[in-house]
Amino acid sequence: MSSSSNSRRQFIKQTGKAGIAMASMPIIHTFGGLQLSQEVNFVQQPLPYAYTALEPFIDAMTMELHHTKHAAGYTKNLNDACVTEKVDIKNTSITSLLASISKYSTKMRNNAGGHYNHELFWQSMQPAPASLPTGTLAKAIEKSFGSFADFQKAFAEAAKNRFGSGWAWLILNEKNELAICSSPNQDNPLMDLAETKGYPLLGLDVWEHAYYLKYQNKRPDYINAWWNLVNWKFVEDRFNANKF
Ligand code: MN3
Repeated sequence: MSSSSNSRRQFIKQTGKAGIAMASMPIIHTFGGLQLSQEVNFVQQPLPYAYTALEPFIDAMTMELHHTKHAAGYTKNLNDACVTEKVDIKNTSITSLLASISKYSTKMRNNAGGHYNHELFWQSMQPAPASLPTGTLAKAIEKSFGSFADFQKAFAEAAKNRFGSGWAWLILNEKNELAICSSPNQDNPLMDLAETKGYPLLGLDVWEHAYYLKYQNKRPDYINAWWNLVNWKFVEDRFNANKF
């Protein structure tokens, strides 16, 4: 067993609710290489690297605050909303919740999105040096956007032009083609009410909390720096798995 799965198990044990959760087995859902676990609660996974690991492109203080305060808050508030709105978590995956999010409150929408988006975000990054897409994903990017550079340009535009807080996405759309879109707040393309629907392969958090300590108002500099951190192997695995 790898040390990362050991630490994941330990984390789940330590963070599960006392009593029932300690005795129950976590339910692991795998979505295109992204593993999400839940027991009686949705569970925030540990970061797959140290807070300092993404320096100098994303600073340690930002990573620590982002993971332990902002993202942890979404997971907690999601669980609270599930209690209030009587969601049977044991029989509800996060993606099925997102697919019917219009039936729930704004609190549920913001925090279910926030939970999923951040779990995906952490896993889709890795310490520099920058890598490039390979294999079938590289070919698909060339087919859809012309070149990797053209893709980066279009994605960066979507991220820059998202007014206020939100996310930029590389998705597989309903025609099973690669596409770029952005969403406001913590919405994402899995939501039934999303303007552009699809399966998110890669997402970039453009909330100010993701970059302001280091980049202040210079969102384009944060976007440029972030390319050094994309875990293209992870994105390619999601592309090849190609399932919601
Ligand atoms: Mn965030």
